[in-house]
Amino acid sequence: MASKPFNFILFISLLSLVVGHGNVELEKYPLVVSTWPFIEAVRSAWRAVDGGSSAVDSVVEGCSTCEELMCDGTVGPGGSPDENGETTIDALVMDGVTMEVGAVAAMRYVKDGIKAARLVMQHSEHTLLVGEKASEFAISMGLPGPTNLSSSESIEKWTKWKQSSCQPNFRKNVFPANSCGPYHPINYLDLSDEACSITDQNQKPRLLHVGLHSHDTISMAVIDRMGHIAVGTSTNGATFKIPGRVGDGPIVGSSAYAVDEVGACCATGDGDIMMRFLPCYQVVESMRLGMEPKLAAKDAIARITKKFPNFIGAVVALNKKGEHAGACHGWTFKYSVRSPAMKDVEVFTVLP
Ligand code: SD4
Repeated sequence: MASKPFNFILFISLLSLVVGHGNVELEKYPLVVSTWPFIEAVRSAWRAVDGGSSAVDSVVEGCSTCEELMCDGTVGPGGSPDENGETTIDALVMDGVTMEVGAVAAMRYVKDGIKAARLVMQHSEHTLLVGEKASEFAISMGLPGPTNLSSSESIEKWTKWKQSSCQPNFRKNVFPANSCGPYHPINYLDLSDEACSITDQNQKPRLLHVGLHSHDTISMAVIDRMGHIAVGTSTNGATFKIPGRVGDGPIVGSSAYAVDEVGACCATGDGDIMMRFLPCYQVVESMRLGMEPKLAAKDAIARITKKFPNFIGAVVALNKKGEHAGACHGWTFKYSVRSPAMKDVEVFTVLP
């Protein structure tokens, strides 16, 4: 009888040795963090990781769920039509242990973005495949396709946009400014009155075309039972983007980043701006140097807003202690967390 507590302590100690972490971490892992209240996606990643799946597979599971549900119309097929009305997909997965990354950008005709990214990571020596060649690779490796990625909603949205003279759009310093193309560059040296007024019209604040609902990436981090970390991202990008545009989604260090010894970061927002700053790389490296997640997140956002005061976006930082925090600018940001201490997914709100 007296040996029972002793056996229990021995068991826990052995478990700690096997898992490689102290009891504190055992209580903290597994852990799932995701941008936005993508509750079903987080639940599905949680089910996977809680059932013993690896961090990479759980991230893929979670992001896939969002693609299937077409979360907010901005993940998976059927959303964010480009200037031609076509939906394309950006996705990335990163293993924070091996620093392996797989990504697809502006991928056409294949709806499974995150699975395609994992195929690139696990079955090629490359990091990033783009466009139709990414689709060919994904289909050759077993994913369904070619598939029409448009939906009746995306086509309707695009039709209305065409009827509104293709406004707003992502062109600048072009003629014509207020109607559909074909567009021509404005010669900066041509300072006629007409050219000046056209240039003024092109100084549209980014707020106009980066609306609250035209930008919602799922970016997810998972720490599995072994304490290993991975991140993944999936988005159909920005509405009415110029065909061929690639956002921050498949850019490692921008939309997501993970380093096993340090932690992870997930980002969402105006990818054209964010990818110039690699905010998630910044967050993780700041944490490596000892910054708390909150400070690291705020610092990464501040570096962007210093140069682009109209910027809209957010990051969420997660360290290996399981501490998480977000920072944002231009919108109120929400992110979701599922930990062993929670009964279900909890949503955290971050004010700008
Ligand atoms: C993009 N960053 O393509 C993506 C879209 C997005 O939150 O984040 N949404 O620019």
